[in-house]
Amino acid sequence: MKKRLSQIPHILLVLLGVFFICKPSLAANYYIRAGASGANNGSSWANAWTTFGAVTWARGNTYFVAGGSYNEDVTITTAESGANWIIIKKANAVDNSGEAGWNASYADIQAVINGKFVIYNGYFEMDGVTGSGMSGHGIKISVTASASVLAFSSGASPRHLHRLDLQGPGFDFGSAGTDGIYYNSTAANSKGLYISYCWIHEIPRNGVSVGNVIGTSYSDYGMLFENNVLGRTGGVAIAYPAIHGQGMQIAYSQTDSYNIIRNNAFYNIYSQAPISYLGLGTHSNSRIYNNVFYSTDPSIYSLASAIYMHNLSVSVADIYVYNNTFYNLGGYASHIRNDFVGATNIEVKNNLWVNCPFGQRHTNITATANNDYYNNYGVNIPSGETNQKTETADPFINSTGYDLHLKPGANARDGGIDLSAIFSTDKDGASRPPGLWDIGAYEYGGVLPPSLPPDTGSAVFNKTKTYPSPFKLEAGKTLKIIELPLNAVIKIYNMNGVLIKELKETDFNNSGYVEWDGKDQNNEPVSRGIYYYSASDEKGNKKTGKFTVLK
Ligand SMILES: [Ca+2]
Repeated sequence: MKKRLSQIPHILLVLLGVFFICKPSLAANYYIRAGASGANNGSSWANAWTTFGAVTWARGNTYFVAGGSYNEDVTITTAESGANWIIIKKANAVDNSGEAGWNASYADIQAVINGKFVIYNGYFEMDGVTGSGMSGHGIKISVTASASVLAFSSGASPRHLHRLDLQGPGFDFGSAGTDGIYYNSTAANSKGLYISYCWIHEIPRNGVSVGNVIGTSYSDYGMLFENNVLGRTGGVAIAYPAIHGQGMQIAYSQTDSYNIIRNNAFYNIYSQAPISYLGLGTHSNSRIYNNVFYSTDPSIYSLASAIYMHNLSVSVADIYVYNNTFYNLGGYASHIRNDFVGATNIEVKNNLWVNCPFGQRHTNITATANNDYYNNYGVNIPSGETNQKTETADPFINSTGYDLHLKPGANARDGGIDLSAIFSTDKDGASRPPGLWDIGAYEYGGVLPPSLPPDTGSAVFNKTKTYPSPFKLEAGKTLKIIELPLNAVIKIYNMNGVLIKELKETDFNNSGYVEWDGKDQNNEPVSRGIYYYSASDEKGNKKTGKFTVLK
């Protein structure tokens, strides 16, 4: 593009010049690094601010944070200035390598803020850059006292949080009840609250507590909460029952609309419900899909319901609960409970319940279809629903390990109704074939999109790659998958998501790689094409990649 600059009319260059002169401040990069010993002015990695407290925050800037410990409470009060953002971003090679003083350890080591984080205004983003599930997050905020881990003051402008590990003082800590993320908006807020790939855990009261998250359409959402893991929340209510913990509390005495809650895992929650729409609020247009809800010990993690709409709500309308998986929940019931009589368009479809209590069946739901129930217990297990399904055996690949992907023989496979007008992928991002929808959060053998970027979520797999690339299938030649952590397991899939081969790093003398001869499980050479691999280790770290096989 550079060589074309001379073709740009001079008048445009003049206009660009005027634009830059008039703009109050140009976006700039600044640096925060514990242990830096320079001028402590943020101008470079050498002169980085050593604490968040030393930073001069200004709109339009990006603040890169190196790995290390920051033992402080952080409060940012900088007023908004139009749509100029403050961005806090983990140090990373893509943005920072090549800068003076750069060291790869700034990216590799987690930045840990040991203190609460409070942000007064919007147009604020914090991005850990790496991490998904329960590992690899570039930035961690850890609180050990009675305080919300991350709190926003009220106001209607965007707040975005990505790839953060937000750890509270403990599941049942203290006597006051504090939250993971707290935000009370004030008005319609275009793409207002966006939270993705965060791990929110060890929270005494609500994992997420929001009010007035108001959108104008699903593309212009009030809240998008996706690909997060939220668990170990609400336990303060065990000793202090007057404090009602929830997994996610939406709108007490407030309005909410156009919220999307998708592709998340909710685990080990003690509460009224993992997702609760509370009283005196106006609740409309929520889509809750492709989530998994489970507990590892139903005797501890007790629920009154799975999703709850309070009877004192001002109104409840258009709440869609689709393709979620509920497994091994504890307590009284795991039903979809709408206590607000007169609600409209409350739909519960394509959901799967296994090993769950049903002291109560779904209440005040306007449409149920193609839900699947297996091995649940209690006196009110749903019956007679439209196209209701069941299983003849545990439908999950590995329920004792809480891997809730479907087994080959599960009736949930192709047992759902097509909801592709609303969404077309599963919790993994794999496509759901038109007309052949599965029930629950995962599509069996769902096809990962060919454009799927490598999942660099887990730092231990950051250097993992295939060699050679592309791989030409010839006798005696092998594909190596290298830079693997100890005891990694590799599964190779074809374009249709069919498992071709499983390889273990232990079978190659724990040498940090595996080798594949290009043959399937029947020892037949595979055909040419695109293949995927998923790598995982025993700590739950994961990576997905793809490679090409030529002949
Ligand atoms: Ca299917």
